[in-house]
Amino acid sequence: MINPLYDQLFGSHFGKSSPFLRLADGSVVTYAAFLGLAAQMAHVLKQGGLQPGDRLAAQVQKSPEALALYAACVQAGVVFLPLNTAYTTEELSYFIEDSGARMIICDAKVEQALSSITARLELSLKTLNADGSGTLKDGALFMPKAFPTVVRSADDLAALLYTSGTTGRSKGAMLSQANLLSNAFTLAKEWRFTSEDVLLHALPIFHTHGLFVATNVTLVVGASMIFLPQFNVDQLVNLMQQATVLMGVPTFYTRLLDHPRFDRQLASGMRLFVSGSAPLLAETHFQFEDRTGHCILERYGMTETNMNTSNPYDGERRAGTVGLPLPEVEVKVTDPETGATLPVGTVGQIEVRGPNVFKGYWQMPEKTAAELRADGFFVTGDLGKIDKDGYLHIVGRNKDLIISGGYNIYPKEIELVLDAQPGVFESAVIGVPHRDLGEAVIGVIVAEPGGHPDLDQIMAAIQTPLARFKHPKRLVLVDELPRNTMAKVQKDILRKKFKDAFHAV
Ligand code: MCA
Ligand code: AMP
Repeated sequence: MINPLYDQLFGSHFGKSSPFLRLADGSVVTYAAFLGLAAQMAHVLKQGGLQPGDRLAAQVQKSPEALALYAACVQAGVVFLPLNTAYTTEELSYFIEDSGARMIICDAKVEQALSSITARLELSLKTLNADGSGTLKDGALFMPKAFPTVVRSADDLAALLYTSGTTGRSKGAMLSQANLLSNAFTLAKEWRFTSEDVLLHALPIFHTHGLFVATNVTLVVGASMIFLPQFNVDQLVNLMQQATVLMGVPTFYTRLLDHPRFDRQLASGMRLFVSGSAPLLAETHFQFEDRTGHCILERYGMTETNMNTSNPYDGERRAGTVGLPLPEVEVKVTDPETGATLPVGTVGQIEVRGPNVFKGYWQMPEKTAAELRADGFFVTGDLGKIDKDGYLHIVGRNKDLIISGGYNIYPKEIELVLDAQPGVFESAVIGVPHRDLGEAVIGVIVAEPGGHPDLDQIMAAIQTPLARFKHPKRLVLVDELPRNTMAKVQKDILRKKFKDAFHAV
């Protein structure tokens, strides 16, 4: 095998006329067409000067071409760095510079905004628009539909995915070919995927969930995906009878339950509903079972680790738990102070080890050493306990993180922006329960002595530095922040105080 990830996920389907992507307009992209396009794009990357191991940053709307770009990078030995389409130019600039990307692929609409950074870093830029058009496709059209796959080893980097940090600085998680492959094969087997499966794909493809879990599992068995540009509950309901599997964040499931046409009959052809990226309420699990007869299978993962645990396909899918460790993955719960393993049923920090665990943070050896132990265990920052049957329960987080609609939002990043606004003395950003998104962001602000911060102006000012999904859904002014004796802000008190802020939503 000259390039394990390409050979096992993509190359094995080369030339096949079976469908890979089924699009909303009814058209189909076969494996042959998809891999032909990927090969053409790989030629463009090579001609553009990309060498094996170089990073390519992509901020592109979901499309068959965007997914082909992932395959092209794997085939050309280039490290793929997908970026949330909601990121602002300011956020993008950090990722591009930090990763040392050699090429950026973006929508033509943001080309101009990126011109200063591309000029400064002498970066090559190509465009790929939501409809697949752009200079990347223009260049690819004249290229051969086969590409000599670049030699890579399983230990080589396949992707760099940024996750935000508690200090406000994002870290690039280095994922090797072996990390992705081991998880793809494990999940395909555990979740009984076959070439007959049709996966309803409504997740974004710039995160592990939509890009690796959903797509790689499909590729392992040569199945197909109904590939939708984004989540739209009506579209999901209309297409469900053509599918066999859905993967989603909990918001997908609460929105489906709110849909008047979503019932047992509509879900009767489905064999599996998977949920992850955020906690699925036990209440949602039971409502879903009542309505459809299906038990949602909840699993647990992270960008750094891919998937760690999963409820069983055949055994009991226990509501409110994330299931059992996947084969070859070790999970333990430890004392945050001493690192000692805790007995069954005791809450502590969750640590994981296995072939799925990343290689460390890009150019951040100290941060890597702080979270990835020398013995290979990764300290997840999640708090949980393992019950007597081995099921893992996640009960909280040891990190200041909000998960809203499946997106991670780090309060520190928003607090830094709020604190810099005129009239603001200090701020605390918290997540509170939200029926649709699980958690929603609230910014709690204290005015400078004699200051009068204008909340509307602040909301306007955060547009430039922060992606829209990170914006507080509400800003509130308070006289002071509650602090403990160590002067640390007591966010739990604030969360309690504002717990009903979105009650009626
Ligand atoms: C959109 N908005 C949000 C979110 N999404 N605000 C907070 N949290 C969100 N998640 C804002 C928009 O900026 C906009 O604001 C308004 O809500 C409506 O936007 P719209 O695009 O219409 O929203 P939507 O289409 O309804 O999106 C909600 C969504 C989406 C379907 C839940 O956020 C989504 O696809 N989430 C999945 C994320 C995901 O894949 N996570 C996996 C990463 P305004 O109205 O003010 O303009 S985690 C992972 O990969 C790990 C490894 C794992 O375990 O899986
Ligand atoms: P990310 O950094 O985007 O990969 O998000 C990883 C985090 O999402 C984990 O550390 C957990 O806090 C959370 N997470 C993922 N899956 C689940 C789940 N099924 N239940 C609860 N939290 C989850």
